[in-house]
Amino acid sequence: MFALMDGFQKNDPMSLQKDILNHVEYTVARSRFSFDDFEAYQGLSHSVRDRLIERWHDTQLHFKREDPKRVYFLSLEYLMGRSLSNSVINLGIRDEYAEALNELGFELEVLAEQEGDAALGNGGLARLSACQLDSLATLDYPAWGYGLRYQYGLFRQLILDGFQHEQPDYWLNFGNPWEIERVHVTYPVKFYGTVEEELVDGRKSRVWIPAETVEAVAYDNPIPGYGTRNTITLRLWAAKPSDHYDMESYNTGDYINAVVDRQKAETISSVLYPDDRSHQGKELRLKQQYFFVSASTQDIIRRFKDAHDNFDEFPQKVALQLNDTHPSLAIAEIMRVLIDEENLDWDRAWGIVCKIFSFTTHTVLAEGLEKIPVDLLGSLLPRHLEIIYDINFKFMEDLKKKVGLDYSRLSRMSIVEDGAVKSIRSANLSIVCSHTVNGVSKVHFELLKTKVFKDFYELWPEKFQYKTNGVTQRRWIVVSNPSLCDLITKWLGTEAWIRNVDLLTGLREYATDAVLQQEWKMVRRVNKMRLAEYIEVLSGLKVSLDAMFDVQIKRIHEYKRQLLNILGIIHRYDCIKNMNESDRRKVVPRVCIIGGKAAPGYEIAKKIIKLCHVVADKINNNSDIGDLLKLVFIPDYNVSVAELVIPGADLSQHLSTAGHEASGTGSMKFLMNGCLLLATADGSTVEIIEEIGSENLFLFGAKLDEVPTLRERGPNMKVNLQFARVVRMIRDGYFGFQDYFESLCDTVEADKDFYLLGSDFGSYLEAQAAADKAFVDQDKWTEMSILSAAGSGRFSSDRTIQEYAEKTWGIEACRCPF
Ligand code: 26Q
Repeated sequence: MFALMDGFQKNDPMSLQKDILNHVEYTVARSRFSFDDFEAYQGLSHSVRDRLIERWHDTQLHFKREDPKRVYFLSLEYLMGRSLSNSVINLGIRDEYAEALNELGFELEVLAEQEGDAALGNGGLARLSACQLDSLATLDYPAWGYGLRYQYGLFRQLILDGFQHEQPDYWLNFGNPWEIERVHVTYPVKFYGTVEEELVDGRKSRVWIPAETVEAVAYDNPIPGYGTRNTITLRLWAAKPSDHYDMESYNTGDYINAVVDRQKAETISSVLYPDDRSHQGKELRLKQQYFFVSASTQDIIRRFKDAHDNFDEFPQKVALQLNDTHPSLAIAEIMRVLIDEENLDWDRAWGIVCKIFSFTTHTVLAEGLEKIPVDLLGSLLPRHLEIIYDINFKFMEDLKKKVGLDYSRLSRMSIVEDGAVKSIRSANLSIVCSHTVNGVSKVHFELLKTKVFKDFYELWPEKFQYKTNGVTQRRWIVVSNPSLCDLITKWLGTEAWIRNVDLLTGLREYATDAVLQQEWKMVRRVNKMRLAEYIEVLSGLKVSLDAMFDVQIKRIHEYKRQLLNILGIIHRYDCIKNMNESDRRKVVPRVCIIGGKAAPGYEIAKKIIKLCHVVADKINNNSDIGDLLKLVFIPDYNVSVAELVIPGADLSQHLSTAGHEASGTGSMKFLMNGCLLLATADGSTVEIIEEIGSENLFLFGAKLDEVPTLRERGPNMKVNLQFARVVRMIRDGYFGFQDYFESLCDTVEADKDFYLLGSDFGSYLEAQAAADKAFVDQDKWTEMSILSAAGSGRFSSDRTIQEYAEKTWGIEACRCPF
């Protein structure tokens, strides 16, 4: 690794040891002669934090001096997971810390387990943000992440008697060493009130007179790059009562109530909404969005004004990236600030806005797009509503000139939807005002052009692009699979792949090398052992390491078809039960692992979790089946669980009905770790096939263009028989809870089977059989595994970020000197 000493901090093991003890004594306030693992973790993390802060200061100073164009990444969600291992690795001082701790009688890996996950997000979109920050820092881009510092992260999943229960994730309970509270970086954020017409300098202008003010306080989370001194900032906002708060009640003597009322301001940043369409149109969610957007844009504009006095230079210095539509109010906010506060005229403000925003959508279905009820927006942010109306009016006028009086098209493209509930279409606002609209995979891009945003694509084809998602190899190999990391480095003869993942293709030439294969198998087996131990601790279940570890971990959703997986498992169980001894000997043993959270209000998804448990009970307790088949549900799936499970998986499943997964990033993490994929031709899988060849994964199911006809026709008869049999077993109460599962079974009846489980079932079973067959030949399987990892380079977020930097944001690297 690199750099033993820089700045004030010494990084030799002796100095690190002293430093850890120092923090145990003075920061944690425990005796340096007696402290437990958690206290050691706290001392250690504060010592790492010091080193982060030093580099972070240097980086910020460097950016200030150089004044490059910056990108601001606006996202309501980040799934950072744990920070300790990632930080010491990116700082290049893991080995030194490990040595320092050993002499104190501690193990780095054990202490790392003490840390809880930072889970300020739901799933794919949120973890993508985290991966992209790692790449932005590593590639030396002058970037800032902005988000919300929720006090409660994504709910914890508790399974009681097979049912999901949600528990609050009060994650800041034991303090958070990875953040720095910036008590002096605060901004007032205003809500409600009225808009009035006033004469300003003889000109009529609209003035917003807000009725409520809340203070936004910055919490900075340093994000270290790997192999660079650059350490960028993820700035998260927390809501605090404002000193401008109207304390009128003081005068009436109701001091206590006034204070209690003031305190309510904090609820704005208190809780992350679970990804659930039913939360659309909720006032608190809208307040969160604006609170976040207003604080972030004030901060961005303040930074710009520190060095510039002419807003026409703004687009040369600032790029704003909207992570989905959630931060799209930033558009109206920047317009408002430029016009109402900076006194620019409309055209000048509009010219600037059109040059700074880019928008990435993560949605596939038009029905899934965000809408804000006009009444709600008008009451919370009356001036913003006016501005959005004005943007829409001008857009509609322009559009009429281009497409004529095609009213149905005009109404489809309007930012304002006239329906039962008049609403603002956030996606239309984002498209109209952004210079670039990005999709997240090739298939997604096709869907955007031909379906979701067809009208807009026809109007502005040049705005539309895609950047295939990627994940960071630092977290998903180096942190989570250290033995595979070492093996790759050994065979490539360099660790340069950690910054340049394309080098992984160098493994291809050794894919059939007997020595590499042997070492590869060893690494994979040790990882399976770790996973098996975890499963045993969780459930008491002992699983065989010779079995194929078959994993599906992701949010539970009908379109992701965990139900298809479970029905396949029931089919397998049913077959094994009816086999004679000699056939049984040919069965490839499997450990099926499923994990994921269901949104709290999503009944069908919750039933899928319960079904998984009752099926597991039946299978795992049947001595007749033994090691041939096991089913485990891993509770409370999160980033740390993924880090443990992914390296131990032989096969991973990605089963979305074609046309439903915008990209999918889990598959990329499995791929990097040499896990084979069983997948539909959806989202990023299509591009994975381009990289590793269809012979190295198990593909099944209806193709994108077949889906509409299949939906009309229903499943064919042959498939129907096997499928109907397993569904019938559930309906007949074979697994108990007969009434409870009725509505779940109804969703896959021939005439209602929207996600096409019935018609894909036959092809799914064939792909599973092909996987079994391949697994028997372990050398061949290992070759496929090596080729999977070797072909994963394109799915690094480094590549994605470089494309964004060059093609969308127009920014350049700005590397802090060592
Ligand atoms: C909406 C309204 C109210 C509250 C929450 C939400 C909400 C929150 C999160 C809606 C959607 C999300 C997250 C969406 C998401 O994670 N999409 C996934 O993005 C990944 C990264 O691009 C893709 O790989 C996945 O295919 C896509 O499903």
